[in-house]
Amino acid sequence: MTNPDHAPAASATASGPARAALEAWVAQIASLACPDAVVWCDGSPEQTAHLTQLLVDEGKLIALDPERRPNSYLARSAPDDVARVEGRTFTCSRTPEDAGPTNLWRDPTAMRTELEGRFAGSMRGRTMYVVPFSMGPVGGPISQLGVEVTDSAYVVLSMAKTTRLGPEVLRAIGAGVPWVATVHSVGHPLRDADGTLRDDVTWPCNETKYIVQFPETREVWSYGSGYGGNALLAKKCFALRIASVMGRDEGWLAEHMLLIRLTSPEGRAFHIAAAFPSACGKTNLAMLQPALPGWSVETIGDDIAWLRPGADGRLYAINPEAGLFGVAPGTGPDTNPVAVETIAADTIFTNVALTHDGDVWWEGLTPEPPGHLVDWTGADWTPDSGTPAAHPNARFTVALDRCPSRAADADRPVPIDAVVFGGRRSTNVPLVAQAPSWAEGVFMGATVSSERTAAAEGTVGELRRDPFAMLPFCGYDMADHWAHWLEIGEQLGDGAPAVFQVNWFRKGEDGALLWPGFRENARVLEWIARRVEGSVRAVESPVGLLPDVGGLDVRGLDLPPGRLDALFAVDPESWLDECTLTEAFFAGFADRTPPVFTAILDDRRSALRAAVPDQRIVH
Ligand code: GTP
Ligand code: SPV
Ligand code: MN
Repeated sequence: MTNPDHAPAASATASGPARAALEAWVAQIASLACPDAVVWCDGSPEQTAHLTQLLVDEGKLIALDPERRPNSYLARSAPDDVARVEGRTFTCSRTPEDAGPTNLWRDPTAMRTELEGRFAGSMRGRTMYVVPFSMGPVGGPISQLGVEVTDSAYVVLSMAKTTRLGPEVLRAIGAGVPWVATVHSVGHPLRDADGTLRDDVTWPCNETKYIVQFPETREVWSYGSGYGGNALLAKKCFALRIASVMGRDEGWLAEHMLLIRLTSPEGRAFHIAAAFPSACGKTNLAMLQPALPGWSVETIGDDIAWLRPGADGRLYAINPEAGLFGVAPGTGPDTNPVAVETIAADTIFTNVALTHDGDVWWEGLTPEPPGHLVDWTGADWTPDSGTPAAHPNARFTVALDRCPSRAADADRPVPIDAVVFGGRRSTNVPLVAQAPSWAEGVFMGATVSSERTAAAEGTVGELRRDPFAMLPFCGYDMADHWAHWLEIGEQLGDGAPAVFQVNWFRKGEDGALLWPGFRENARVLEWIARRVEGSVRAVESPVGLLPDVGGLDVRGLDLPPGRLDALFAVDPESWLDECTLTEAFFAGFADRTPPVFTAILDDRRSALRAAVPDQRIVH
């Protein structure tokens, strides 16, 4: 399997200039990073088994009990390499203006020099894996190709579950299909330049990290981390940061959105794309088992959607990923039984706890914790330990074809009927509202914000803006992203999806959630579907169209009197305060903010002022 001359296996096909260019690029990275060997990966069962065994032998993966959790493994990361590092994530566009005020910009030329220093010899003593992958089915109308070189076999195994690997990717590259170049090193060589040997560790990484996007040349360079979005470069780095720029230039969209097909009792299918910030329930909604009889949900994607206008004037979407990298804590039989079934086998767990009988556990999996565990750091744990047994960002990595609710035809682009924006808002934002127009829908997405649940006693949750749930993921100026959405809407015209906002997290004065959430969210999806088909009325409000009396099916929920009013109340004064914050937020983008947003904000303020009882208006 090892090719010292850096050439892929002959069986992987064609020669020719495109293939030679790939091989030259691989050779160039190898001569910089100096790995001991180069291995080309195709995701074959034999190669996967070999790499898995290698990691088990090295102590980097723990094999779980084959009866309780077949073909599944546990990895424990270094304690300081547990999540994405936004403070070390750089956008190296030509100018800082192209990156915009929400990204960390660095000069591309200076950054290349810095990275060359870091990558020089960074793979000494290790194997460099070459992983050609496809986002979306190879050759699909919305698909893209990429190649990741990495010195982490754990990354290769994760990529084999979350992207499409295989010889057909190399064939497509050989045939001249463009690809995105991504380079990853954990930054822990086993030999220094002078030959001094360094011990390997179970989770190699480097205290200095770089997650670097070069949007113009469609490249990603990542150094020092082995974790999630820092290291699986197909995911946030390519499929959102680089792809959002490709979409801007080529007339499509790359978004932090789940994708589902909702089918009504009459058999009509509705395709919904929904953007919620991290930990606001995308995976949950993607696997919804509706509480309403006759309705069903099929899972297409849980994190990323690529959307492109079709020849028929509708917006088509795919999930570019082939697997899930989902948060483990909070995932249990009551909250997400489909996820629990999905990860019953063939799963890599990272930073969860280990049970005495070789299975995994995390907070929320069962109501009562086991009496004894080995926690995510490898230390003995009991319920009295006072620390979480699993890291709060512990994750499972699993192929989507294990998901029982996965749409059978999930490879085919689907026409989007509704775009939904959400966040965690304990006040103000109603359970559901429809944007009266595309522009107002884009405004809704641009003003998404999410609150921390009251962590510290007495503190009011701070409003954190997360426009389109893309704050850490948009590869160019966020305001240009809004303008791009407005342009796509103009292009789609009447074929554009309807746009909605949802909020499962509104609380009453007693601090308790007003809405049961989870399976019951199907009731909100039903209203959205009925609005799309035009069979249910809505009433106007200053913040969008709301369900008419009786329009939202709450039969069987046993909501107390006044509960629906509380879920949909629009308080003019607090919304006027929110308008002031929105104005300040837009000012941060200066004249790149779309002018139509100013008009929408003005209209909203007028409507809110008209709704304030006279005696409360301050003149
Ligand atoms: P990333 O993978 O980080 O992008 O996050 P995600 O959007 O997929 O979020 P995830 O599904 O992991 O977030 C789940 C969190 O939201 C858990 O704490 C759930 O309990 C909570 N959650 C999901 N749906 C609901 C709901 O309808 N109501 C309430 N109250 N909580 C919910
Ligand atoms: C997120 O943070 O939104 C994730 C996890 O989905 S990661 O892939 O690490 O970005
Ligand atoms: Mn995400």
